[in-house]
Amino acid sequence: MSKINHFLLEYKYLSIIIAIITNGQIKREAKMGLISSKGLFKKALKEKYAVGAFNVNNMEIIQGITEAVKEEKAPLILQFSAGARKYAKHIYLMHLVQAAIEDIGIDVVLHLDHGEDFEICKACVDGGFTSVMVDASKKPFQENVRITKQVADYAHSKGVVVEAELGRLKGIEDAVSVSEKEAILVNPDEVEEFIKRTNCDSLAIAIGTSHGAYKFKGEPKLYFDRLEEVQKRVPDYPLVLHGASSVLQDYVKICNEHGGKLPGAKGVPEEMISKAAKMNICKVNIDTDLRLAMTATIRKEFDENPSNFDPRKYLGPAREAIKQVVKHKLHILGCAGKA
Ligand code: TD4
Ligand code: ZN
Ligand code: CA
Repeated sequence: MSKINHFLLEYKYLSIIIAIITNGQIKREAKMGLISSKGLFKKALKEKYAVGAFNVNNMEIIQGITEAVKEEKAPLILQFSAGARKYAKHIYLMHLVQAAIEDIGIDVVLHLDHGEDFEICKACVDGGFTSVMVDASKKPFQENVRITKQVADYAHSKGVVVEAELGRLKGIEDAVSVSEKEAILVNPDEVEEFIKRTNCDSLAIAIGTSHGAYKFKGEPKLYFDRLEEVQKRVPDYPLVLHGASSVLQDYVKICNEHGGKLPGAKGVPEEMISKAAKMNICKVNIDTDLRLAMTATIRKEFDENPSNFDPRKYLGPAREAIKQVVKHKLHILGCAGKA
């Protein structure tokens, strides 16, 4: 074979190899899109904002969230509770997330919210999640350390990151004694030792928030002094805020006007969320505000159009309401435009 033929043959094979690699790359990118939160938190800490972590239970919710995130060019954590995973089933939620990634063309952190033992965390690590929360915060400190470390050792061996929790997400106003209040709020003295011993990648700290639509009986109050104290001890470490819904009063009102019963529902004022986001809170959990937007919209549709029985005509507007709430949240958190 002449030299020139040799060259052409090599060139041909080289092109085929390049084509395979590029093609593989394209396929991989379309299929992957599942990322770790490590890089997101690093950037959030540096640029002083927080990433929204939104809870998902079904298709309309994931569509509303991801459309908002795409339009606002924000980073995203999608999280499923054990209850959500049971409701939607693991296989459906994996495919829902994959569909959103391919449809919208965004990167997503897929996170387990409040995994209460090693088994559920392991199931999610093995099942393709990129992040898990192990919540043993109800247990005594040493027990919390032991369970969190067990999860972290396993998750890290598979390249998955771990969120843990110190303090309790319980209505602080329910505390009757000083010692009970201390048991609810994070103890800054425990933070360094906990992180060192467990090797967890982020930490949820209780500073006065709680889950659900009834967070405060009187004036809303967050213990920013605790947050300050914690970030003094671990300055470059990502912290997480749970129970961070504002319980948007517009939607509470719509619920109540259309047969709902949510008297006195109250959440965390948005200024407080923005303030925490500018501090070392890197991840803010929001579920209740999405539930309220969805329920309010459906209640209103049912009330105003009693002859409608096409689910698309109430789930569609509910999805749109979720999208608008998420867009608003991304600005409160300061993460719009940060993807
Ligand atoms: O972690 N979360 C979400 C809790 C979801 C609970 O789901 P299940 O009902 O399936 O157990 C939050 O911190 C959300 O806080 P919020 O203020 O939105 O209630
Ligand atoms: Zn939570
Ligand atoms: Ca922050």
